[in-house]
Amino acid sequence: MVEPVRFPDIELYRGWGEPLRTECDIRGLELTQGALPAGLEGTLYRVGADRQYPSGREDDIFIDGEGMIHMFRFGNNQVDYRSRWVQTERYKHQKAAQRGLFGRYRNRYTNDPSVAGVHMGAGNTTALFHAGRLYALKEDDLPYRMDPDTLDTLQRDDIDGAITATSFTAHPKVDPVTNELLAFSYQARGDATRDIAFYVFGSDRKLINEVWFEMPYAACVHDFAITDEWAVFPFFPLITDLDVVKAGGPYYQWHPDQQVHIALVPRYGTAEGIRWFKGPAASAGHMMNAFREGSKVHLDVCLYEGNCFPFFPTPQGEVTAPVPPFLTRLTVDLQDPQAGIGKRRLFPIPCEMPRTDDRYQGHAYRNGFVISGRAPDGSSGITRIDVTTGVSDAWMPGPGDSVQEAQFVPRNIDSPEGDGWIVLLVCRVSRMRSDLVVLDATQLAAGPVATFRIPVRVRATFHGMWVSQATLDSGLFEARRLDSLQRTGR
Ligand code: V55
Ligand code: FE
Repeated sequence: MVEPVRFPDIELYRGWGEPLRTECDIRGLELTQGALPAGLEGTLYRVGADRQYPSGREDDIFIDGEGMIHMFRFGNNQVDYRSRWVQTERYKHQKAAQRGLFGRYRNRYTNDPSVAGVHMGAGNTTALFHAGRLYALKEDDLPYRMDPDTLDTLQRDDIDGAITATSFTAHPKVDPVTNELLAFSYQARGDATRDIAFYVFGSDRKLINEVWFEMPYAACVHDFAITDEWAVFPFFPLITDLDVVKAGGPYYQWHPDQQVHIALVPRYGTAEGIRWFKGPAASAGHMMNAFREGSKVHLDVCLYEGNCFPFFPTPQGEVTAPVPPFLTRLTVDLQDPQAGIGKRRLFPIPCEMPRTDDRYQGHAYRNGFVISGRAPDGSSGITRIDVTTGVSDAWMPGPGDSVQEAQFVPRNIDSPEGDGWIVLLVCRVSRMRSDLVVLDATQLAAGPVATFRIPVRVRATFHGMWVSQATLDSGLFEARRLDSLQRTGR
Protein backbone atom coordinates (compact mmCIF):
# COMPACT_ATOMS: atom_id res chain seq x y z
CA MET A 1 0.00 0.00 0.00
CA VAL A 2 1.17 3.51 -0.73
CA GLU A 3 0.08 6.81 0.80
CA PRO A 4 -2.76 8.78 -0.80
CA VAL A 5 -1.62 11.76 -2.89
CA ARG A 6 -2.11 15.07 -1.04
CA PHE A 7 -0.60 18.40 -2.05
CA PRO A 8 0.06 21.00 0.66
CA ASP A 9 -2.31 23.97 0.93
CA ILE A 10 0.20 26.59 -0.19
CA GLU A 11 -0.21 29.59 -2.52
CA LEU A 12 1.86 27.90 -5.24
CA TYR A 13 -0.76 25.19 -5.73
CA ARG A 14 -3.88 27.37 -5.61
CA GLY A 15 -5.91 28.60 -8.58
CA TRP A 16 -3.91 28.62 -11.80
CA GLY A 17 -1.09 26.83 -9.97
CA GLU A 18 -3.13 23.72 -9.10
CA PRO A 19 -1.08 20.72 -10.18
CA LEU A 20 -2.50 19.50 -13.53
CA ARG A 21 -0.57 16.21 -13.89
CA THR A 22 -2.21 15.47 -17.23
CA GLU A 23 -0.82 14.69 -20.67
CA CYS A 24 -2.94 16.13 -23.49
CA ASP A 25 -3.63 15.28 -27.13
CA ILE A 26 -5.93 17.56 -29.09
CA ARG A 27 -6.03 17.37 -32.86
CA GLY A 28 -7.31 20.59 -34.40
CA LEU A 29 -7.71 23.24 -31.68
CA GLU A 30 -10.94 25.20 -32.12
CA LEU A 31 -10.42 28.51 -33.94
CA THR A 32 -12.58 31.05 -32.08
CA GLN A 33 -11.38 34.26 -33.76
CA GLY A 34 -9.58 35.36 -36.91
CA ALA A 35 -7.64 33.11 -39.23
CA LEU A 36 -4.28 31.36 -39.17
CA PRO A 37 -1.87 33.45 -41.29
CA ALA A 38 -0.75 31.71 -44.48
CA GLY A 39 2.81 30.45 -44.26
CA LEU A 40 2.88 30.07 -40.46
CA GLU A 41 3.98 26.44 -40.50
CA GLY A 42 6.05 24.84 -37.81
CA THR A 43 6.04 23.79 -34.18
CA LEU A 44 6.09 25.81 -31.00
CA TYR A 45 7.73 23.77 -28.24
CA ARG A 46 7.29 24.98 -24.66
CA VAL A 47 8.46 23.50 -21.35
CA GLY A 48 7.24 24.09 -17.80
CA ALA A 49 7.12 22.50 -14.38
CA ASP A 50 4.17 20.52 -13.06
CA ARG A 51 4.04 18.20 -10.04
CA GLN A 52 4.02 14.47 -10.55
CA TYR A 53 3.73 13.81 -6.80
CA PRO A 54 3.89 16.01 -3.70
CA SER A 55 7.40 16.51 -2.31
CA GLY A 56 6.04 16.18 1.22
CA ARG A 57 7.28 19.71 1.98
CA GLU A 58 5.72 23.16 2.29
CA ASP A 59 8.69 25.04 0.80
CA ASP A 60 8.23 24.04 -2.85
CA ILE A 61 9.10 26.88 -5.25
CA PHE A 62 7.77 27.57 -8.75
CA ILE A 63 11.02 26.77 -10.53
CA ASP A 64 10.88 23.17 -9.23
CA GLY A 65 8.58 20.33 -10.33
CA GLU A 66 8.73 17.71 -13.09
CA GLY A 67 9.09 18.87 -16.65
CA MET A 68 6.10 18.88 -18.97
CA ILE A 69 6.87 19.52 -22.63
CA HIS A 70 4.16 21.03 -24.83
CA MET A 71 3.98 21.10 -28.61
CA PHE A 72 1.74 23.24 -30.81
CA ARG A 73 2.07 22.05 -34.39
CA PHE A 74 0.91 24.57 -37.01
CA GLY A 75 0.22 23.19 -40.48
CA ASN A 76 -2.47 22.57 -43.06
CA ASN A 77 -4.50 25.48 -41.62
CA GLN A 78 -4.88 23.84 -38.19
CA VAL A 79 -3.01 23.64 -34.87
CA ASP A 80 -2.58 20.37 -32.96
CA TYR A 81 -1.65 20.33 -29.26
CA ARG A 82 0.23 17.62 -27.39
CA SER A 83 1.91 17.54 -23.96
CA ARG A 84 4.03 14.85 -22.32
CA TRP A 85 5.98 14.42 -19.10
CA VAL A 86 9.72 14.56 -19.57
CA GLN A 87 10.56 11.06 -18.35
CA THR A 88 13.69 11.91 -16.38
CA GLU A 89 15.37 9.58 -13.93
CA ARG A 90 13.59 11.53 -11.21
CA TYR A 91 10.21 11.01 -12.92
CA LYS A 92 10.77 7.29 -13.44
CA HIS A 93 11.80 6.63 -9.84
CA GLN A 94 8.77 8.48 -8.51
CA LYS A 95 6.49 6.71 -10.97
CA ALA A 96 7.73 3.34 -9.71
CA ALA A 97 7.40 4.38 -6.05
CA GLN A 98 4.01 6.08 -6.61
CA ARG A 99 5.16 9.02 -4.46
CA GLY A 100 7.50 12.00 -4.34
CA LEU A 101 11.12 11.12 -3.56
CA PHE A 102 12.87 14.44 -4.14
CA GLY A 103 12.87 17.09 -1.42
CA ARG A 104 13.89 20.72 -1.36
CA TYR A 105 14.84 22.45 -4.66
CA ARG A 106 18.17 20.99 -5.86
CA ASN A 107 19.02 19.78 -2.35
CA ARG A 108 20.04 16.13 -2.70
CA TYR A 109 20.50 15.87 1.08
CA THR A 110 16.72 16.20 1.50
CA ASN A 111 15.87 13.37 -0.91
CA ASP A 112 14.54 9.94 -0.02
CA PRO A 113 17.50 7.59 0.64
CA SER A 114 16.20 5.29 -2.11
CA VAL A 115 17.25 7.82 -4.77
CA ALA A 116 20.78 8.55 -3.54
CA GLY A 117 22.95 8.99 -6.65
CA VAL A 118 20.00 9.35 -9.03
CA HIS A 119 20.35 12.31 -11.41
CA MET A 120 18.03 15.05 -10.16
CA GLY A 121 17.26 17.04 -13.30
CA ALA A 122 13.57 17.68 -13.80
CA GLY A 123 13.78 18.74 -17.47
CA ASN A 124 11.40 21.57 -16.69
CA THR A 125 12.83 24.79 -18.16
CA THR A 126 13.02 24.93 -21.94
CA ALA A 127 13.05 23.09 -25.24
CA LEU A 128 16.05 23.25 -27.55
CA PHE A 129 16.15 22.15 -31.19
CA HIS A 130 19.61 21.86 -32.73
CA ALA A 131 21.06 19.81 -35.61
CA GLY A 132 17.83 17.88 -36.02
CA ARG A 133 17.44 16.94 -32.37
CA LEU A 134 15.02 18.11 -29.68
CA TYR A 135 15.94 18.36 -26.00
CA ALA A 136 14.22 19.28 -22.73
CA LEU A 137 16.60 21.16 -20.43
CA LYS A 138 17.13 21.92 -16.75
CA GLU A 139 20.29 23.68 -15.69
CA ASP A 140 21.28 21.17 -12.99
CA ASP A 141 21.50 18.11 -15.27
CA LEU A 142 22.29 16.94 -18.80
CA PRO A 143 19.75 17.44 -21.60
CA TYR A 144 16.99 14.90 -22.14
CA ARG A 145 16.56 14.09 -25.80
CA MET A 146 12.94 13.99 -26.95
CA ASP A 147 11.22 12.73 -30.08
CA PRO A 148 10.27 15.95 -31.94
CA ASP A 149 7.03 14.40 -33.28
CA THR A 150 5.73 12.21 -30.43
CA LEU A 151 7.44 13.95 -27.45
CA ASP A 152 8.52 10.55 -26.16
CA THR A 153 11.60 10.81 -23.94
CA LEU A 154 14.52 9.10 -25.71
CA GLN A 155 17.51 9.39 -23.36
CA ARG A 156 19.56 11.52 -20.96
CA ASP A 157 22.01 12.86 -23.51
CA ASP A 158 25.62 14.08 -23.36
CA ILE A 159 25.60 15.14 -27.05
CA ASP A 160 27.66 12.26 -28.42
CA GLY A 161 29.95 12.24 -25.38
CA ALA A 162 30.94 15.91 -25.65
CA ILE A 163 29.52 17.13 -22.33
CA THR A 164 31.78 15.94 -19.53
CA ALA A 165 30.43 18.56 -17.12
CA THR A 166 27.68 17.55 -14.70
CA SER A 167 25.06 19.84 -16.21
CA PHE A 168 23.97 21.95 -19.18
CA THR A 169 22.29 25.36 -19.19
CA ALA A 170 18.59 25.81 -19.92
CA HIS A 171 19.46 29.01 -21.85
CA PRO A 172 21.65 27.84 -24.73
CA LYS A 173 21.87 30.00 -27.85
CA VAL A 174 21.74 28.86 -31.45
CA ASP A 175 23.73 31.33 -33.53
CA PRO A 176 21.34 32.59 -36.20
CA VAL A 177 24.13 32.96 -38.76
CA THR A 178 26.31 29.89 -38.24
CA ASN A 179 23.81 27.44 -36.72
CA GLU A 180 26.38 26.83 -33.98
CA LEU A 181 25.06 25.88 -30.55
CA LEU A 182 26.62 27.89 -27.69
CA ALA A 183 26.03 26.58 -24.21
CA PHE A 184 27.63 26.07 -20.83
CA SER A 185 27.60 24.23 -17.54
CA TYR A 186 27.93 26.05 -14.22
CA GLN A 187 28.93 24.39 -10.97
CA ALA A 188 30.25 22.12 -13.67
CA ARG A 189 32.09 19.70 -11.37
CA GLY A 190 29.17 19.32 -8.97
CA ASP A 191 27.23 21.21 -6.29
CA ALA A 192 28.91 24.45 -5.16
CA THR A 193 31.93 24.10 -7.46
CA ARG A 194 33.06 27.32 -9.14
CA ASP A 195 33.71 25.74 -12.53
CA ILE A 196 32.18 26.91 -15.78
CA ALA A 197 32.48 24.84 -18.94
CA PHE A 198 31.66 26.79 -22.10
CA TYR A 199 30.85 24.77 -25.23
CA VAL A 200 30.49 25.61 -28.92
CA PHE A 201 28.97 22.93 -31.15
CA GLY A 202 28.96 23.17 -34.94
CA SER A 203 25.86 22.95 -37.09
CA ASP A 204 26.71 19.24 -37.42
CA ARG A 205 26.68 18.86 -33.59
CA LYS A 206 30.48 18.34 -33.42
CA LEU A 207 32.30 20.12 -30.58
CA ILE A 208 34.25 23.12 -31.95
CA ASN A 209 35.48 24.73 -28.74
CA GLU A 210 35.43 24.08 -25.00
CA VAL A 211 36.66 26.58 -22.39
CA TRP A 212 36.84 25.80 -18.67
CA PHE A 213 37.27 28.65 -16.19
CA GLU A 214 36.36 29.59 -12.62
CA MET A 215 33.71 32.06 -11.54
CA PRO A 216 34.40 34.28 -8.50
CA TYR A 217 31.90 32.38 -6.33
CA ALA A 218 29.54 29.41 -6.80
CA ALA A 219 26.80 31.47 -8.43
CA CYS A 220 23.43 30.67 -9.97
CA VAL A 221 24.15 31.25 -13.68
CA HIS A 222 20.72 30.93 -15.18
CA ASP A 223 21.35 32.64 -18.53
CA PHE A 224 24.11 34.15 -20.65
CA ALA A 225 24.34 35.99 -23.96
CA ILE A 226 26.44 35.91 -27.10
CA THR A 227 27.94 38.29 -29.64
CA ASP A 228 29.72 37.29 -32.83
CA GLU A 229 33.03 37.27 -30.88
CA TRP A 230 32.15 36.67 -27.24
CA ALA A 231 30.14 34.62 -24.82
CA VAL A 232 28.94 37.05 -22.13
CA PHE A 233 28.63 35.56 -18.64
CA PRO A 234 27.11 37.61 -15.81
CA PHE A 235 27.73 36.40 -12.25
CA PHE A 236 25.22 37.64 -9.69
CA PRO A 237 25.72 36.99 -5.96
CA LEU A 238 23.13 34.24 -5.46
CA ILE A 239 25.63 31.76 -4.08
CA THR A 240 25.65 28.10 -3.07
CA ASP A 241 27.17 27.22 0.32
CA LEU A 242 27.69 23.47 0.46
CA ASP A 243 27.51 23.34 4.27
CA VAL A 244 24.13 25.05 4.20
CA VAL A 245 22.89 22.64 1.52
CA LYS A 246 24.18 19.63 3.49
CA ALA A 247 22.23 20.89 6.51
CA GLY A 248 19.03 20.83 4.42
CA GLY A 249 19.02 24.59 3.72
CA PRO A 250 18.33 26.61 0.56
CA TYR A 251 20.45 25.90 -2.52
CA TYR A 252 21.28 29.59 -2.96
CA GLN A 253 21.73 32.53 -0.60
CA TRP A 254 21.63 36.21 -1.51
CA HIS A 255 24.87 38.13 -0.73
CA PRO A 256 24.22 41.88 -1.17
CA ASP A 257 27.81 42.60 -0.04
CA GLN A 258 29.29 40.80 -3.07
CA GLN A 259 29.85 42.33 -6.50
CA VAL A 260 28.44 41.48 -9.91
CA HIS A 261 31.12 40.15 -12.25
CA ILE A 262 30.88 39.95 -16.03
CA ALA A 263 33.20 37.67 -17.98
CA LEU A 264 33.69 38.01 -21.74
CA VAL A 265 34.84 34.62 -22.99
CA PRO A 266 36.22 34.43 -26.55
CA ARG A 267 33.90 32.20 -28.59
CA TYR A 268 36.75 30.56 -30.45
CA GLY A 269 39.59 31.26 -27.99
CA THR A 270 40.90 29.97 -24.68
CA ALA A 271 40.61 30.87 -20.99
CA GLU A 272 43.65 33.16 -21.40
CA GLY A 273 41.52 35.48 -23.51
CA ILE A 274 38.80 36.03 -20.88
CA ARG A 275 38.16 39.65 -19.87
CA TRP A 276 36.61 40.56 -16.47
CA PHE A 277 34.48 43.52 -15.28
CA LYS A 278 32.90 44.34 -11.91
CA GLY A 279 30.01 46.36 -10.47
CA PRO A 280 27.76 46.62 -7.39
CA ALA A 281 25.36 43.81 -6.37
CA ALA A 282 22.23 43.31 -8.45
CA SER A 283 20.72 40.23 -10.07
CA ALA A 284 18.83 38.88 -13.04
CA GLY A 285 17.45 35.68 -14.42
CA HIS A 286 17.15 36.62 -18.05
CA MET A 287 19.14 38.29 -20.80
CA MET A 288 17.46 39.81 -23.85
CA ASN A 289 20.50 40.11 -26.10
CA ALA A 290 24.11 41.28 -26.36
CA PHE A 291 26.11 42.92 -29.12
CA ARG A 292 29.36 44.75 -29.84
CA GLU A 293 29.74 48.45 -30.56
CA GLY A 294 33.35 49.46 -31.16
CA SER A 295 35.35 48.48 -28.07
CA LYS A 296 32.14 48.12 -26.05
CA VAL A 297 29.90 45.14 -25.39
CA HIS A 298 26.27 45.79 -24.41
CA LEU A 299 24.26 43.26 -22.43
CA ASP A 300 20.50 43.91 -22.16
CA VAL A 301 18.93 42.20 -19.13
CA CYS A 302 15.82 42.34 -16.95
CA LEU A 303 17.75 43.64 -13.96
CA TYR A 304 16.66 43.52 -10.33
CA GLU A 305 18.40 46.12 -8.13
CA GLY A 306 18.52 43.49 -5.39
CA ASN A 307 17.58 39.81 -5.14
CA CYS A 308 15.57 38.42 -8.07
CA PHE A 309 14.60 35.34 -6.03
CA PRO A 310 13.24 36.40 -2.61
CA PHE A 311 12.68 32.72 -1.73
CA PHE A 312 16.48 32.48 -1.43
CA PRO A 313 17.31 34.39 1.81
CA THR A 314 20.57 35.99 2.96
CA PRO A 315 23.09 33.94 4.99
CA GLN A 316 21.55 35.63 8.07
CA GLY A 317 18.18 34.18 7.10
CA GLU A 318 16.71 37.54 6.06
CA VAL A 319 14.02 37.34 3.40
CA THR A 320 14.58 40.29 1.08
CA ALA A 321 11.64 42.39 -0.14
CA PRO A 322 10.70 41.80 -3.78
CA VAL A 323 12.13 44.36 -6.24
CA PRO A 324 10.85 44.95 -9.79
CA PRO A 325 12.86 43.99 -12.89
CA PHE A 326 13.67 46.74 -15.41
CA LEU A 327 15.09 46.23 -18.88
CA THR A 328 18.61 47.58 -18.43
CA ARG A 329 21.64 47.91 -20.70
CA LEU A 330 24.85 46.85 -18.96
CA THR A 331 27.89 48.08 -20.86
CA VAL A 332 31.53 47.12 -20.55
CA ASP A 333 34.43 48.67 -22.45
CA LEU A 334 37.38 46.48 -23.42
CA GLN A 335 39.54 49.61 -23.61
CA ASP A 336 38.53 50.76 -20.13
CA PRO A 337 37.92 47.78 -17.84
CA GLN A 338 38.49 49.96 -14.74
CA ALA A 339 35.26 51.80 -15.61
CA GLY A 340 33.40 48.67 -14.48
CA ILE A 341 29.86 48.02 -15.62
CA GLY A 342 27.81 50.90 -17.07
CA LYS A 343 24.07 50.82 -16.47
CA ARG A 344 21.25 52.46 -18.43
CA ARG A 345 17.51 51.77 -18.04
CA LEU A 346 15.92 51.14 -21.44
CA PHE A 347 12.23 51.08 -20.46
CA PRO A 348 10.40 52.61 -17.47
CA ILE A 349 7.89 49.78 -16.81
CA PRO A 350 8.89 46.51 -15.08
CA CYS A 351 9.11 43.53 -17.42
CA GLU A 352 10.38 39.95 -17.58
CA MET A 353 10.85 36.99 -19.92
CA PRO A 354 12.64 39.04 -22.61
CA ARG A 355 12.74 37.69 -26.17
CA THR A 356 13.92 38.99 -29.53
CA ASP A 357 13.61 38.32 -33.21
CA ASP A 358 16.17 35.57 -32.72
CA ARG A 359 17.69 36.16 -36.17
CA TYR A 360 19.34 39.11 -34.35
CA GLN A 361 20.76 37.24 -31.34
CA GLY A 362 24.27 38.55 -30.83
CA HIS A 363 23.82 41.55 -33.15
CA ALA A 364 22.65 45.16 -32.87
CA TYR A 365 18.85 45.01 -32.73
CA ARG A 366 15.74 47.10 -32.08
CA ASN A 367 12.87 44.85 -31.07
CA GLY A 368 12.42 43.27 -27.67
CA PHE A 369 9.30 41.36 -26.61
CA VAL A 370 8.51 41.13 -22.89
CA ILE A 371 5.78 40.25 -20.42
CA SER A 372 4.80 43.44 -18.62
CA GLY A 373 2.02 45.35 -16.95
CA ARG A 374 1.61 42.89 -14.11
CA ALA A 375 -1.36 44.49 -12.35
CA PRO A 376 -2.44 43.88 -8.72
CA ASP A 377 -5.09 41.47 -10.05
CA GLY A 378 -2.29 39.37 -11.61
CA SER A 379 -3.05 40.36 -15.19
CA SER A 380 -0.22 40.89 -17.64
CA GLY A 381 0.30 41.44 -21.33
CA ILE A 382 2.82 41.40 -24.10
CA THR A 383 4.88 44.50 -24.97
CA ARG A 384 7.21 45.20 -27.89
CA ILE A 385 9.93 47.64 -26.93
CA ASP A 386 12.07 49.46 -29.47
CA VAL A 387 15.27 49.38 -27.42
CA THR A 388 16.78 52.18 -29.50
CA THR A 389 13.97 54.67 -28.76
CA GLY A 390 11.98 53.26 -25.82
CA VAL A 391 8.81 53.41 -27.93
CA SER A 392 6.46 50.52 -27.15
CA ASP A 393 3.36 48.72 -28.39
CA ALA A 394 1.34 46.42 -26.12
CA TRP A 395 -1.60 44.05 -25.90
CA MET A 396 -3.33 42.96 -22.69
CA PRO A 397 -5.63 39.91 -22.85
CA GLY A 398 -8.06 41.27 -20.24
CA PRO A 399 -8.69 41.72 -16.52
CA GLY A 400 -7.27 38.87 -14.46
CA ASP A 401 -5.81 37.14 -17.52
CA SER A 402 -2.10 36.85 -18.19
CA VAL A 403 0.37 35.84 -20.86
CA GLN A 404 3.32 33.50 -20.93
CA GLU A 405 6.69 34.20 -22.59
CA ALA A 406 6.30 35.40 -26.20
CA GLN A 407 7.64 33.61 -29.24
CA PHE A 408 8.53 35.68 -32.31
CA VAL A 409 8.24 34.04 -35.73
CA PRO A 410 9.58 35.94 -38.77
CA ARG A 411 7.11 36.44 -41.62
CA ASN A 412 9.75 34.91 -43.87
CA ILE A 413 13.46 34.39 -43.56
CA ASP A 414 14.37 37.69 -45.22
CA SER A 415 11.68 39.91 -43.69
CA PRO A 416 13.00 42.96 -41.80
CA GLU A 417 13.75 42.65 -38.09
CA GLY A 418 10.53 42.39 -36.07
CA ASP A 419 8.30 41.80 -39.10
CA GLY A 420 6.40 38.64 -38.28
CA TRP A 421 4.14 37.02 -35.73
CA ILE A 422 3.98 36.62 -31.99
CA VAL A 423 2.71 33.23 -30.90
CA LEU A 424 1.54 33.43 -27.31
CA LEU A 425 -0.10 31.29 -24.64
CA VAL A 426 -2.77 33.25 -22.77
CA CYS A 427 -3.90 32.17 -19.30
CA ARG A 428 -7.69 32.74 -19.15
CA VAL A 429 -7.42 32.61 -15.39
CA SER A 430 -11.09 33.19 -14.56
CA ARG A 431 -12.04 30.32 -16.91
CA MET A 432 -9.20 28.02 -15.79
CA ARG A 433 -8.21 27.29 -19.38
CA SER A 434 -5.82 28.68 -21.98
CA ASP A 435 -5.88 30.26 -25.41
CA LEU A 436 -3.17 30.20 -28.03
CA VAL A 437 -3.13 33.51 -29.88
CA VAL A 438 -1.24 34.79 -32.91
CA LEU A 439 -0.53 38.53 -33.09
CA ASP A 440 1.04 40.65 -35.80
CA ALA A 441 4.35 41.58 -34.12
CA THR A 442 4.30 45.01 -35.78
CA GLN A 443 0.89 45.92 -34.33
CA LEU A 444 0.32 44.17 -31.05
CA ALA A 445 -2.26 46.70 -29.85
CA ALA A 446 -4.53 45.67 -32.73
CA GLY A 447 -5.08 42.38 -30.89
CA PRO A 448 -4.87 38.78 -32.10
CA VAL A 449 -5.17 37.85 -35.76
CA ALA A 450 -6.07 34.32 -34.66
CA THR A 451 -7.26 32.79 -31.38
CA PHE A 452 -7.31 29.06 -30.70
CA ARG A 453 -9.29 27.82 -27.72
CA ILE A 454 -7.47 25.33 -25.54
CA PRO A 455 -10.12 23.56 -23.45
CA VAL A 456 -7.59 22.82 -20.67
CA ARG A 457 -5.16 24.86 -18.57
CA VAL A 458 -1.61 25.05 -19.90
CA ARG A 459 -0.47 25.49 -16.32
CA ALA A 460 2.81 27.36 -16.69
CA THR A 461 5.68 27.19 -19.11
CA PHE A 462 8.97 29.02 -18.70
CA HIS A 463 10.60 29.00 -22.12
CA GLY A 464 10.42 27.47 -25.55
CA MET A 465 11.37 27.62 -29.18
CA TRP A 466 9.72 27.94 -32.59
CA VAL A 467 10.94 25.43 -35.14
CA SER A 468 9.70 26.12 -38.66
CA GLN A 469 8.60 23.20 -40.80
CA ALA A 470 11.64 23.77 -43.04
CA THR A 471 13.95 23.58 -40.00
CA LEU A 472 12.21 20.46 -38.70
CA ASP A 473 12.78 18.88 -42.10
CA SER A 474 16.39 19.99 -42.65
CA GLY A 475 17.65 20.14 -39.04
CA LEU A 476 19.06 23.62 -39.71
CA PHE A 477 17.76 27.10 -38.99
CA GLU A 478 17.64 29.04 -42.22
CA ALA A 479 20.36 31.70 -42.33
CA ARG A 480 18.98 34.99 -43.51
CA ARG A 481 20.83 37.39 -45.80
CA LEU A 482 23.06 39.58 -43.68
CA ASP A 483 23.10 42.72 -45.79
CA SER A 484 23.16 45.05 -42.83
CA LEU A 485 25.44 43.04 -40.58
CA GLN A 486 29.21 43.06 -40.76
CA ARG A 487 30.21 39.69 -39.45
CA THR A 488 33.73 40.08 -38.09
CA GLY A 489 34.09 36.83 -36.17
CA ARG A 490 36.19 34.12 -37.72
C1 V55 B 1 15.54 29.97 -12.94
C2 V55 B 1 14.67 29.03 -13.37
C3 V55 B 1 14.85 27.71 -13.02
C4 V55 B 1 15.89 27.33 -12.22
C5 V55 B 1 16.79 28.27 -11.78
O1 V55 B 1 14.41 31.82 -13.91
C6 V55 B 1 16.61 29.60 -12.14
C7 V55 B 1 15.38 31.38 -13.30
C8 V55 B 1 12.95 27.05 -14.24
O2 V55 B 1 14.00 26.71 -13.41
O3 V55 B 1 16.03 26.03 -11.85
FE1 FE C 1 14.88 31.09 -17.65
